[in-house]
Amino acid sequence: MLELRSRDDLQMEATRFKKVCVLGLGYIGLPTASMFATHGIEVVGVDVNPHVVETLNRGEIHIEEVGLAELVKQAVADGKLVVKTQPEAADAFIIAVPTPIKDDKSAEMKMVASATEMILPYLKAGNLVILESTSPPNTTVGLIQPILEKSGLVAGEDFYLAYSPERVLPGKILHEMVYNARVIGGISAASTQAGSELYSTFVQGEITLTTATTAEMVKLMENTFRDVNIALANEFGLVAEQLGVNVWEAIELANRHPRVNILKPGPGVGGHCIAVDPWFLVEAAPEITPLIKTARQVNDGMPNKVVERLKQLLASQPLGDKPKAIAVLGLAYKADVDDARESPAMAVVDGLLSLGYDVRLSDPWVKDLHGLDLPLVSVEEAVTGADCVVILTDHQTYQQLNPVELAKLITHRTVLDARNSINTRLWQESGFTTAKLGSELTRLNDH
Ligand code: SAJ
Repeated sequence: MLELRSRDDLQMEATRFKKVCVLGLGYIGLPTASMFATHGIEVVGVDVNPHVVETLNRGEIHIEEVGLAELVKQAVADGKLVVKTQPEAADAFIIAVPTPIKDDKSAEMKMVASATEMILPYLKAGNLVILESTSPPNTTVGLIQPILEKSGLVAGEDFYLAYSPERVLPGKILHEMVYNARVIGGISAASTQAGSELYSTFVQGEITLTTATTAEMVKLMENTFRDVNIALANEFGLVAEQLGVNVWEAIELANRHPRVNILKPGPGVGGHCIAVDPWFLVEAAPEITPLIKTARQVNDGMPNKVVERLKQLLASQPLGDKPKAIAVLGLAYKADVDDARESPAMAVVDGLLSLGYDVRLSDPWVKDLHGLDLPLVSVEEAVTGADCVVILTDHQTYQQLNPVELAKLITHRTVLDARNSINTRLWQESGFTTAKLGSELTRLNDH
C-alpha cells in the first residue's frame, strides 16, 4: 500500500474533477455515472447502443437494479447526467465496459481497447482516466497506457491513469457502491491520489491506495476466492450424495467451527464475474494455476449434475406416452435478481431440452430469456400436469411455495431442490417425493 488518507481529509479538498465522462452504461457504469451526477459532478454517460442512450435520456432505465430507476431519473431531471453515443472533453474519464471471456477462455479486451480509443481525441493535460472493468493483470499499464499515449501526452506526467475495480453485488449495487471499501491503483502516486480524490465525492467506505497492477490482481483474487470456495462446497455436496449424507446439515455443523465458513452448493456459478474472472488469472499464469482452473471446471460441471439427478428421479416414475414434463422454477443466476444471462439454470434447461423433456419455465424476476424461445409462465401453470418440479434459483418467494396447492396440480409429486430452498418435510407431508442437491442419491425421500 502506498498510503492511506482519511475520508475527511479528502472530502475537505474540493475536487478538480468537475466533469466526468463514463464510458459503458451497464450494471456498473450506469450506477457509477448516476452516483457522480447526484453528488455535484457534471456527467456525460456514453454508450455505443443508441437504444440505451434514448432510454436513459428519457430518464428511464434499461436494466433492473434496486433504487437505480429513481437515481437515474433524478440525475437526468437535474440536467447532471446527459447520455450520448460519443464522449466529449471532460476532466476525468471512467471506462466501465464489459470484459467477457472468449471460447478459448482468454479475455475479450476489444471493448476496453475501443472505449480507450474513443477517449483519445478528447484527452487533455491534467485529465484523469480510470479503468473500472475487471481486467487481466497489467491491462492498465500494458493496454490502456500505450493507447492514450498516442495523444503525445505522457501517462503519470501529463495525465493521471489508474485502475479502480468495482466490488458491488448485483441487487445491492447502490448501497455497496457508497459503503464498500474501494481500492485505487494508479500508475504513479499522483494518479492514485487523483483517483482517490474523484471517488471520495461519493464513496464512504475506506479508500485504499496501491499500484494499478496490484489493484487489478486484487479484483481477480476476490472473485477467484469466491469461485474456489463455491467449488469446494459443490464438491462436498457431490461427496455427501455418494455417502448418503445431507451436505446442508454437514455444512451447518462445520460452520460452527470458529474458523470455517463453507459456502453453499448449488447448480453452478453464474453471472458475468465469478464464472469469468478466475480465467484471467489462469490466462496470466497457466502453468501454476491448476487449483483455480479445476474450481472453474467443477462449477461449470454442476448443471450437468442437476440434469443427471433429474433423469434419475424421472426414471423411477412409470413411463407415459408423452415426454416427461419438468417445471423449472428459477432461471436467474442467483436469488432475487432479474439476470438470466450466464445462469447455470439456463445450462440445466439446455440439457433438459436436448434430452427431449417438456420443459416449462417460471421465474418471478426474469423478463428476458435472451434468445431461448420458450414462454415464461406462472408457477401454477408450470406445475400443472408436470412430472417433476426443480428449483434452480433461491428466490425468496420460493420459500412460500405451497406444496398442498401444487400437489393438486402436478401429475407426479416429485421435487428436486437444487438450492436448499424448500421445507422438505412440508413437501413430503403433501405427498411429494423430495430430493435435494447435495443430499443422498439412493433413497428418494430426504429427511
Ligand atoms: N453461489 C453459490 N453458492 C454460494 C454463493 C454464490 O452457488 O454460496 C452462486 C450464485 O448462485 C451465483 C454465483 O455463485 O450463481 C455468483 O453469485 P455471487 O452472489 O457470489 O456473486 P455476483 O457474481 O453476483 O457478484 C460478485 C461479487 N464478488 C464477491 O462476492 C467476491 C461482487 O462483490 C463483485 O462486485 C461482482 O462479483 C463483480 O462484479 O465482480
